[in-house]
Amino acid sequence: MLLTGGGGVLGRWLRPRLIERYGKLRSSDIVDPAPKLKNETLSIVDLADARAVDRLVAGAGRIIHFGGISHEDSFENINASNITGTYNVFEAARRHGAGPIVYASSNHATGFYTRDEHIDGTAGHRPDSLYGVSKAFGESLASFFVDKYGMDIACLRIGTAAPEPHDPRHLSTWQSYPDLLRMIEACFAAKKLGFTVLYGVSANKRLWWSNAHAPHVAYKPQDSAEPAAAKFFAKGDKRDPEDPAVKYQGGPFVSDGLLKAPKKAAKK
Ligand code: 15L
Repeated sequence: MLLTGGGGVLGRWLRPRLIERYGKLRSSDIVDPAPKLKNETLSIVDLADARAVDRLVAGAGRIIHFGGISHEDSFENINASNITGTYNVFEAARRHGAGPIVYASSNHATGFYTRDEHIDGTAGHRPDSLYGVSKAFGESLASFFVDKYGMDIACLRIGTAAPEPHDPRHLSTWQSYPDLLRMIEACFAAKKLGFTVLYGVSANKRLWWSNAHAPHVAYKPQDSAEPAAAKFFAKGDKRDPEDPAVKYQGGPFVSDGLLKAPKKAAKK
């Protein structure tokens, strides 16, 4: 099994559990993902470097592709890490016959749906950031590699994977770490993944997203964000429903930069 992004917050939580569940693990990151665990090999690889990615993927079976930038950034950086990087991983997997692949997409590929809209993995892209655009690209790329080369790729539109829900939006978007692991396991246990898009989310009461369209992945979330609701709404829900960070599912990724339209040139 290969995990990219092994030095990230999610990667570090997943690594010992993946080793326990699946045995040997190869973990990579652009920075040193040390310390190395038992039954693990570590690699420092820039995903934008196609040759290095080819060496990394050679001999791998299952791949969890969590590497890349996980927030808004310049197009240059997003392009190298998330667009070129994801292409390099999928293309190396094709060349080496590796897979299935579980790919960390993001809810920000669809962040411009409003919170009143209830959607599933068949919903078209409405990215809320260049980061979201890169995840939409990754999903299209996955669809292409599945249709053209018969690969198996699950794209997880992860909501908010965190130890606890931290704000009211998370009552809808939160996915506990154990549920994220359950989702990865369910993807690898599926008879045939083909091209599957799932929302990475726990069994929250205030869900915007459903995975009912993909029963071939037997994901059974065990956690819920709802117990945190009392803490957030002790004095009622004071949020402005017209605030873009509240109105749209992508939250702060939507409002970030929203009003910074280029200034029109002054008329002479
Ligand atoms: C993401 O895709 C980010 O990587 C993460 O940091 C969170 O901001 C999350 O989405 C979210 O939407 O809460």
